[in-house]
Amino acid sequence: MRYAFALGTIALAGLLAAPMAPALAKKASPVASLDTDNDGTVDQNEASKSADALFARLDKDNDGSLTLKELQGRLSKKEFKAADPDNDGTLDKNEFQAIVANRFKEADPDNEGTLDEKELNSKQGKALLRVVR
Ligand SMILES: [Ca+2]
Ligand SMILES: [Ca+2]
Ligand SMILES: [Ca+2]
Repeated sequence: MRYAFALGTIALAGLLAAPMAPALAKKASPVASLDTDNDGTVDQNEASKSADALFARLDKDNDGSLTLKELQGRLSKKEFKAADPDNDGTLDKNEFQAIVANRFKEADPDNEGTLDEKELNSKQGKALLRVVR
């Protein structure tokens, strides 16, 4: 009983503290840069939205797809090839988002659908960050 109460208090404290967190965490924290709903973790939706914005930024000629050159080293040649199953030498938005989804899953070994600071700082998390921001 007391245990449950303590948990409830901690959860409540978390809720109350949340609105103040962004001001404190405005640093280069990878979570903060992607966490648009400010819940302290990055979900698939946030990663995908950020990847969309990155896609638009990288697509210099605005043709709706990314060449290896437009990706500016974010993907290796090998990674690019693997991500381009239709082999047309460009990644369209679906192909690009497929990489993001894959890397998100790899960075989320406990499969809870969200990434925390530690997960984003893992090797897989960093690979994800290269294609979302
Ligand atoms: Ca979030
Ligand atoms: Ca392009
Ligand atoms: Ca393609």
